[in-house]
Amino acid sequence: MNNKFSEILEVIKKSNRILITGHTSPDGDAIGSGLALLLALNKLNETLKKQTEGRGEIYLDKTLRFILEDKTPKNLKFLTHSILIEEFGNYDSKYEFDLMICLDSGNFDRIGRVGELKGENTKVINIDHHISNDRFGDYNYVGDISSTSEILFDFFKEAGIELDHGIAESLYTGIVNDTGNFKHSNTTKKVFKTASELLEYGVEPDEVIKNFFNTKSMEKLKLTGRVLSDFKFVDSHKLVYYYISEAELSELGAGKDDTGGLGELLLSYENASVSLFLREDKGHIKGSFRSKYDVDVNALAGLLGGGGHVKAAGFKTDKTSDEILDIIIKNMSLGGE
Ligand SMILES: [Mn+2]
Repeated sequence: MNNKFSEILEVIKKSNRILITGHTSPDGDAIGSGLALLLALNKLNETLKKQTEGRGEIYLDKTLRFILEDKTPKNLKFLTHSILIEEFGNYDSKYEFDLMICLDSGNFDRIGRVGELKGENTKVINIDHHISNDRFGDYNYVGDISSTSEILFDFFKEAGIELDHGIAESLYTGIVNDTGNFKHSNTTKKVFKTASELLEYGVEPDEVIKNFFNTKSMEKLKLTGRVLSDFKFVDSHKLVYYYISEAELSELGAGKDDTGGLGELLLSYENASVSLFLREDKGHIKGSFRSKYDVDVNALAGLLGGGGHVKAAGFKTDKTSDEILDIIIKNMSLGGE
């Protein structure tokens, strides 16, 4: 069961030291929703301060931090307020947060080392849109909609927090990220309505796309070329896949940030029903699934300890790439269309 937005708002209002975070290897939705929430809560804080002023009430000014384990990817630094995002490795304050808000993360482990900042008395709010979410929070809101950013848009509306350019631009980027710029199956009528409302605050879609998508490095493009020329296809299962080792990545001068979107690109092969992109990561393998027709990749990722959505899901495992493929092929129904 979800908590009501009003309950979540009450918890936020009563908390003074608030930590916002999202998943490791942050994407446009983790960054966009987190930044939007940081800016929105800052506005809420100012409003509460004004309301209590001169009434003899003791108002405790809120401390708001948005901390992620990993660096902000280059293509998200265009967000006007991205400088406010902190990296876990640079954070050294000792105080305990009384509230931690986890965004876009299906389970607590997804936030990585930021989890270490949860103290004994820290309450956790979990706001997410992955159907595999295990409801790890003291308060949970899991919606089966396009993005965490879209959930926050609804939340701000109900909480009466007026948007501004910075908030709108962040939410728009989150929605663009998770809908693949309005082309995935999660692109509903409401997504378009939400996007159109965000444009009222001066968001320029072509600027977002220029900065977010059309800023790929030479290494990323070379890596893309390698993947497109060497990918494998299992005809019987309509499965297209590619495995890249850390050695191959560094040989191309590319990093893990450069692998995003490659699974989706492989799915564009006309005969493919499911794509799987596998990447070696510090002795483990990270996998990312995309599905074109009716194969439920949330269920397939679940076999390897992961999850996500029916048409897009991921996992991290200690198994080898051969073992992974074996498990997937055994459990995938034939065909797919
Ligand atoms: Mn998301």
